[in-house]
Amino acid sequence: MVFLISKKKLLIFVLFLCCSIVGLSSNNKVTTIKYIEEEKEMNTYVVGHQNPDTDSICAAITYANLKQELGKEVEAIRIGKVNSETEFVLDKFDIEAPRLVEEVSADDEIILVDHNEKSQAIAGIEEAEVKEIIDHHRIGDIETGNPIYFRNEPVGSTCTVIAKLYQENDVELTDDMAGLLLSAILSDTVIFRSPTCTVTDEKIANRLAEQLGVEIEEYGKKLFKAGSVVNKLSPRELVQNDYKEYEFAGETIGVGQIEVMDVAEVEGIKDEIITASEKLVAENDYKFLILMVTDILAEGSLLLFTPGAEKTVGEAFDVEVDRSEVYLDGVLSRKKQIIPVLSDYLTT
Ligand SMILES: [Mn+2]
Repeated sequence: MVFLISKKKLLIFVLFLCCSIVGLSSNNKVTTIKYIEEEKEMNTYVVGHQNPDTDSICAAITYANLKQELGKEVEAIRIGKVNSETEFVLDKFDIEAPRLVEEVSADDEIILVDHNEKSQAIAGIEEAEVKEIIDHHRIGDIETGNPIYFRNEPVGSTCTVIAKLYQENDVELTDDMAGLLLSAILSDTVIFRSPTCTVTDEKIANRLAEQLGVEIEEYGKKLFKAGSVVNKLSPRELVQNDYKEYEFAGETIGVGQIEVMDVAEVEGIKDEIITASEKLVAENDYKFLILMVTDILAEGSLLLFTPGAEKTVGEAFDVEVDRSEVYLDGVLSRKKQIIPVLSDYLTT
């Protein structure tokens, strides 16, 4: 009898369990449908890094185009001003700049291109869902809740990776998209001169140039000329455009750097640059200040420096210096070729 009752109880329990499962699963269905509806309203943005360069902007546009060709609804956006080099590229291939979006929210999904570090990413990235990353930088600090498509290759440009993705997905490259990819590769690799440039970058760029009937060296120079800061910034802004302070033996020096297609670009404004530099030295109590005007084609740098630096520069680099300038052949890197030499000289 006791056994029978418990059997009955068991039966009731099993029935209850079944009902709960049915209830649960039907409940589940409702949530699933709701989720799909919500997903439809989500925005998926393809976005490059802050202070975007040509690679970041072109990667966002072309990767959004590839996703669209593959049937996905995505939009390329940007989080900063389009620089003059990129403007030249967009004009040339008649493509509109991506929409400026300052911040994303929990309703947004994002695909990061050309960066994978929070400090370089769009505001609100913590709330939004990162769906994919396409990049060519060191791996940073972005964490995701779910597995994502993360494609990172040690090549010279994100657009090199994107060109490969078009190929892998059998999507034909229209001339305008090919133009953006080529421009970004030439920009990021400094027309194949950067130490970051690989055989893959060159191969892909050559293929794109062939499709477009573009001569690489000639087009690349036009591209860099369009991006040159010389005619767009004041002498003081030129010095401070890419500027760092260093301390040696208790004294501070400043070293700025600009990249040009030809050092002759600064010929007419050297005196103004020195005057602006002298002002900065006085304001900041520097020992001296140097502006590196780096000629990316000739692969050398013209150093323009304030009075008082002649002896240091001459002796440290073992060169004969003019009153306020010297050209150093083969010197392109502040970090690797200027600072260690000054450090050695000034601290020993
Ligand atoms: Mn890049």
